[in-house]
Amino acid sequence: MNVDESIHLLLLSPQVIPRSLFYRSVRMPRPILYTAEMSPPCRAVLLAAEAIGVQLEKREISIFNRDQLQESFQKINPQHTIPTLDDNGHIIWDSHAIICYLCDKYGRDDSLYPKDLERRAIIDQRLYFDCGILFALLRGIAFSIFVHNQTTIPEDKIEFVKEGICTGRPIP
Ligand SMILES: N[C@@H](CCC(=O)N[C@@H](CS)C(=O)NCC(=O)O)C(=O)O
Repeated sequence: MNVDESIHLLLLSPQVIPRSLFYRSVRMPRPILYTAEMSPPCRAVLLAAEAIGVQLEKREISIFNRDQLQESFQKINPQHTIPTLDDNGHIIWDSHAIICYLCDKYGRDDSLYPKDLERRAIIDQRLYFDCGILFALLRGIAFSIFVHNQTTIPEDKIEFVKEGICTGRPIP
């Protein structure tokens, strides 16, 4: 068996050596995460990476300095959102997609993102709910506080959040 074949075999056999350890042991470059501490989706990725046991190289992006709008970053992610992952040249953005990818690629087992279709579908539903409804509603509130310096949350925004949680429907 040549080196390539044995590496392939190890990759296909997570029970022999966890992938997270394997990638570390063969000195694969760490996946790079463009991130900011104040960003909830970035922190979600960092929490997931910690739980998975994969080490990420963090590259700080300051949203207040508008780093994300620099040409160099827009070449990586034309939608200029963080978190953005660069895994050996493979670029992924959106925290939900990144988390699922990290689980599938580096997870010791499938406990965080099960292969079983029914169990996975429940997790997908929660992820899509966050992605399509919850984050958008809460972002509207956070934006008015952090960017427009508002000190109170308008009643209609609170009602939208309640409605979104109860019905799973986005902002009208
Ligand atoms: N659905 C996306 C949302 C990402 C997002 O909106 N990130 C914000 C920071 S929390 C951002 O990058 N804002 C800067 C911009 O859009 O230019 C995810 O989950 O990753």
